Amino acid sequence: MIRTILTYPNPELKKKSTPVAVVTDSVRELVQDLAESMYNAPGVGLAAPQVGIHQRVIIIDISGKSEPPNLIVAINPTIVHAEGEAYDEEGCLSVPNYAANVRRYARVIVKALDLEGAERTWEAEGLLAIAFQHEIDHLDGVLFVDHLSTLKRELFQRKARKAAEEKR
Ligand code: GNR
Ligand code: NI
Repeated sequence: MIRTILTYPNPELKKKSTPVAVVTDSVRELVQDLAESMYNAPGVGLAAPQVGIHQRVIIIDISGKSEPPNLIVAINPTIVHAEGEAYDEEGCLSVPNYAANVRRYARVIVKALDLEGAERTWEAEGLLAIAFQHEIDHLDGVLFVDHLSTLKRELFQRKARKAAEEKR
């Protein structure tokens, strides 16, 4: 089932998500819904709180349009090592019509549970490393615009308020 993706400034996006205790069929159903919603959007990642489910579940697929899909499912993900610096443009399905450069770690090692509840480790760099950091941020109620300088964030907020006013 394709779920509605919540958008800024919905307060649900600011809440911290709870770890998954056991990877059950209902978690697998949630992942299925997240995948349908991400591919439909389309996006390169999605975190459960973006559809209003405050559980620590993220998915990522950075494969290109002409490549076979490569879905990463990470339950209770944690960054166990991070190094280097990246500064690349990000967007977010929960922050439509806005993009900005964000400072991130260039390389991360992430541990998480997979759909069978087994522990998995990913060594990521490039877009995958950025996507892991972006999605794990969502689990802590953090959006990429929260990483901007005060000036850039205020410009973003002004633009968002104006866009919301024009819609009503
Ligand atoms: O689709 C998405 N693209 C993207 C581009 C650069 C950095 C991060 C992302 S994630 C985003 C999908 C999304 O909002 N996931 O939470
Ligand atoms: Ni996002």
